[in-house]
Amino acid sequence: MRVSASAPGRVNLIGEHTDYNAGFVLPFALPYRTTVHAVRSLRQKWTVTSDWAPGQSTSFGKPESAAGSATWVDYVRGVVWALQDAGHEVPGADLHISSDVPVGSGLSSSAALECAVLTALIELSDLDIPVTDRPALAQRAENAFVGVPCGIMDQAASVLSEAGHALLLDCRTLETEHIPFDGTILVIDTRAPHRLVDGEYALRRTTCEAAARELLVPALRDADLSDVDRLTDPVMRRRARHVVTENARVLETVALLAAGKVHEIGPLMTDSHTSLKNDFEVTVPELDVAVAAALEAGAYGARMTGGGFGGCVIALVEPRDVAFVTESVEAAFARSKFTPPRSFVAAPSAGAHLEK
Ligand code: GAF
Repeated sequence: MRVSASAPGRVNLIGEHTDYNAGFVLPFALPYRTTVHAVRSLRQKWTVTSDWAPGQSTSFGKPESAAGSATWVDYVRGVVWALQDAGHEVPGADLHISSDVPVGSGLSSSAALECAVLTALIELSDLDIPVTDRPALAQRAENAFVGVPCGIMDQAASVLSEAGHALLLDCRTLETEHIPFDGTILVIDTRAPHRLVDGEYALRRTTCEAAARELLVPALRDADLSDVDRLTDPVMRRRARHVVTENARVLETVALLAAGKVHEIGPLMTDSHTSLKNDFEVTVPELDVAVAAALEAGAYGARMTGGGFGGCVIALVEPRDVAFVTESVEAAFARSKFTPPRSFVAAPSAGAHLEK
């Protein structure tokens, strides 16, 4: 038996660093996907090959734990492990992987890989796992097997997105709503090297959890701005203020989109970036320069997207302004002596699915 499945990367329209605070996020799937061709094998063994390392293959038996330094194959092993750990029987398979999701740009190439492998293995193993339960399985592969303490946004976006829509996800209840979105989003990959990303991400997470404990609430989702003012540590106060204001911005964004006022979400995007820069402190100069240049060139709003410390900016623009905004950001990068950015327009695309 053989199956093929694919899953996309994502951008996040708004709602950054809110997922692990039980808050709201509004990502959408990119038109870039990772595809897995899976053939059932007769042995309890998984063999992984890819388009980007022709002639190389990695085989593993029942996965127990990730081996020290995580490689991309550990995301595949992690998915097999997460399925087995949840009590599912997964037959051995030969998996061939190809992808056009940019890697290392903060566009969730790892989630795309996990979710494509998960979708293929569920079909190959004839498992009855509702799509709504799949993001948590992929997240568990990443958290408990690979050891990256991410929230659930990227896996949810990769599995549950619909073309033409952004995905409103309540990260506490995992309830979703598909929000029609027809704005023009220019994605600017700053190509800034990711700096200290793992340690800093984990630190943001523990600081938020400590703030919630101090406020005696289950998560920062449950705090308001007057609670935040009671926090004594100034850094913790800033981190919490970002989360509280960002959750409010997501809900305002959704209300504006529902009212057909797509351009009016621009200032909320820009406020989100300012909050991520000043309060959450996860931007780098490349992200700030890209946002400033896009706004200067007439974008309705712009913000970093994803975890930060490098990666991409998204700008909401008029279709006729795409070239001008792109060139303006390139010129600003040249003036700052940054590596030239790469830009593309992304329309909300479909989530994970089987391929014919
Ligand atoms: C990364 C994480 F993987 C997500 O879970 C999320 O926390 C995001 O950073 C920040 O919003 O993409």
